[in-house]
Amino acid sequence: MRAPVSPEPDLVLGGAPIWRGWLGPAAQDEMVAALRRVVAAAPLFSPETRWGKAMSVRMTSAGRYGWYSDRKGYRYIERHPSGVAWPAIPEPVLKVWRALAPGARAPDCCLVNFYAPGAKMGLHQDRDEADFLQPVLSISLGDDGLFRIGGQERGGTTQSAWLGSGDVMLLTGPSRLAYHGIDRVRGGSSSLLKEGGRINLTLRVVD
Ligand code: MD3
Ligand code: FE
Repeated sequence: MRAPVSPEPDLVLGGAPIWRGWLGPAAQDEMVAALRRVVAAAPLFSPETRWGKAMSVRMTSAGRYGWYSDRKGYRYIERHPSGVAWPAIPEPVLKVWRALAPGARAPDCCLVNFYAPGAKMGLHQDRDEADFLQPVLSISLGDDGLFRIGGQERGGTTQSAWLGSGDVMLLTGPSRLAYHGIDRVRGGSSSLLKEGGRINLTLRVVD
């Protein structure tokens, strides 16, 4: 049997396909409910950079591995800082991965980023994972975020697009090692989260 073919994306930015509104309103509500259970078991925290400054984005994770940072540097760890194991990746999240990355290995990390209005994430590469042939999948929920993506070297040209609630992006091929970040969040642009803000999920294969 042939592998299922992903539907055509609405946009390709810096080599990364984007499906606008892949999740409709009911699927977004279902995902937020599942994420509230993740955050209840593994509360959001503010990672510290190598230089001891708290990041403006609050984070937690689900899956075997979670992303962590402190003065010792960035790394994946098998327990939340409280000592509990990370909760399982919710089934509705895995369903998006199976639909859009059908040939890939199962993800072993779902990083949950929470952006209050004013939070941002500087340009960076994600290269702490073992196999760059495995894609990363990003799901946006809540307020719009201005996403920026460049090439594989720092300092090149970049392209930007607003990511809205329900949009899904696949980082695959050369875009997997592209520099990228979130410049700002448009507070009040979505009513999905009663407390406001933006959530981004990234599904990764770490080991
Ligand atoms: C391009 N998150 O968690 S998602 C991150 O919206 C991260 O929270 C941003 O960058 C966010 O590391 C951007 C889009 C994204 C995620 C992972 C990537 C783009 C990527 C990995 C490689 C290349
Ligand atoms: Fe990233």
